[in-house]
Amino acid sequence: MKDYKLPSICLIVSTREIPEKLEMALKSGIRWIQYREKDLSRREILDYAFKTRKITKQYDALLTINDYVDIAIAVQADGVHLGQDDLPIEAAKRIFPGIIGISTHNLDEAIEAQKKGANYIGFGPIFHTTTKKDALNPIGYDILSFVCKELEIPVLAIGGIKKQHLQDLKKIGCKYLAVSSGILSGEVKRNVEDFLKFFQ
Ligand code: TZP
Ligand code: MG
Repeated sequence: MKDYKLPSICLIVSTREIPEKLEMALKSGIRWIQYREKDLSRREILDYAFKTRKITKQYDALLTINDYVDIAIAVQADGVHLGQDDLPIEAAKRIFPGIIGISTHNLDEAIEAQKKGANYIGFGPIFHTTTKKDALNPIGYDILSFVCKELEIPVLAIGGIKKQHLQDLKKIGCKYLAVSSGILSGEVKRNVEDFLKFFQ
């Protein structure tokens, strides 16, 4: 399996952050963007994915697309992020040559994802989140810490992660984060700088 060097922070943006907040986050040092849009048509998502590809290229940042392998291929994204109900990893691998990540919510799903050849997993929600409408109950630190130690592939803690959690997350062995509101609410530049102090 190809080994990708992934940045420590994946910033999840939706369409409303394109282009202003997206550009500010990139200018401030973010080097991995996931474009995640649940409320627009495929055609509109394709257009915004193209825009996001263009902008991320200017900053030499990775781009992964949530849910849509075909759109990831069409815009030449670096990766695709799958959910448990999306195209299975084995099928995605057959048609997509880049980074494949998947959302997981417990140890079994995490181990299964690694076995199937995922390049990274999202693991969560660690805390309460309003960004994902159908988010499960928060998992907390203990299982996250175990999964981070158990798996060889990068484990991205996700769900409600804010500045005040960063020190503890580092302490329990977490090396990667996927974040949305913790960076995009309020002053983006300041938030990115604070996150990068802990997760560079
Ligand atoms: N999957 C699990 S929690 C979540 C997703 C997409 C939302 C992450 O956003 P936030 O604002 O950092 O909680
Ligand atoms: Mg999905």
